[in-house]
Amino acid sequence: MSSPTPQQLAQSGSLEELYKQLEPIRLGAGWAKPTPSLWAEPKKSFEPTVWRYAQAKGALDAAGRLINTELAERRNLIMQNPAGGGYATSRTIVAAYQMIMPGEKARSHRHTPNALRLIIDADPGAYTIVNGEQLSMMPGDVVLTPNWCWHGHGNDSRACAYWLDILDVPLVHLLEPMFFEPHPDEFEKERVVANASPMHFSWAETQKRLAEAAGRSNGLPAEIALGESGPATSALDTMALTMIQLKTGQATASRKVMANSVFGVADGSGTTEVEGKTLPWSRGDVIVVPAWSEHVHRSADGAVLFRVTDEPVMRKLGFLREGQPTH
Ligand code: 1HN
Repeated sequence: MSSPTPQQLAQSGSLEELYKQLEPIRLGAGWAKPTPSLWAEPKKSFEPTVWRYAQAKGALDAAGRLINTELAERRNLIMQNPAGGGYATSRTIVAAYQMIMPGEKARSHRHTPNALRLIIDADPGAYTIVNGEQLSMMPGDVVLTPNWCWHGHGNDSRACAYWLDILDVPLVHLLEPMFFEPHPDEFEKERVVANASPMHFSWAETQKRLAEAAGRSNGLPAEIALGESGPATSALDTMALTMIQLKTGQATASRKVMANSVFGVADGSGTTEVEGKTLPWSRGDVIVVPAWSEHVHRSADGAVLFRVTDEPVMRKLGFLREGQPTH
């Protein structure tokens, strides 16, 4: 149908006729609610899920035989939410397992998505370079790569190094400010720093701070922020990072929060009960808890969970809410 004239539109004799005339000019009658635009509370879209490190490690070992860092700028496995959508682990955050073999170097690049990693298995000699500074990657360490920082990886040890990458790529896809640049020299000239970088959080320091926090937590699981000014912020604009310690037999308080969370198991084992599902996990596994999903973590034998959430985005935009748990 060709474009109706203003007169033809003004003279529509029935709603049906009006709707037909609106189609070619791409106007929709808001009152007819063809697709709902508002609803009472967040709909469930992404599913709570767990990914197993043991499986990912096997697959990465196969990839180690089958693909090198010449071909693969990063040898990684993306955790795809079973609810679909292809790329994302949650609405705003993607998680991936990555492996680098002895003697390999992964080329440097930079991008607008913020990135960080939790190291799972590595020997001394595995490192990340952030803006030219070499930061060591040892199990339990966390390394940040904020928006537009150059970063690459290397491994001078004799063992494969495995870690968990967490990025806000799906948020960047949604808002569309994606910029990416390979390093002009492929590899950065690196300086070794004594890990005294605000981009590096060592496992030893995390354990020390958790032990101190546990002394003040009245028997509840201790939680500490990795970042300068509390759980609200970190060196990253879009994600807040905390470590949660579950001592033997401890459980977290039930929470239902309008923020997406990805949990990496830094140590130990336990279960997460989320929206009626029980997800068991152990070291290196990853659990995604989508926004507005009530959840509790439990550990019989003790554990440390690394939590990454988009709370800073939700808070900044005025969308952060904490629901009333039902139990
Ligand atoms: C990325 O740049 C890295 O630099 C790891 O190590 C994982 C997943 C998606 C998109 C970019 C890295 C990534 C990634």
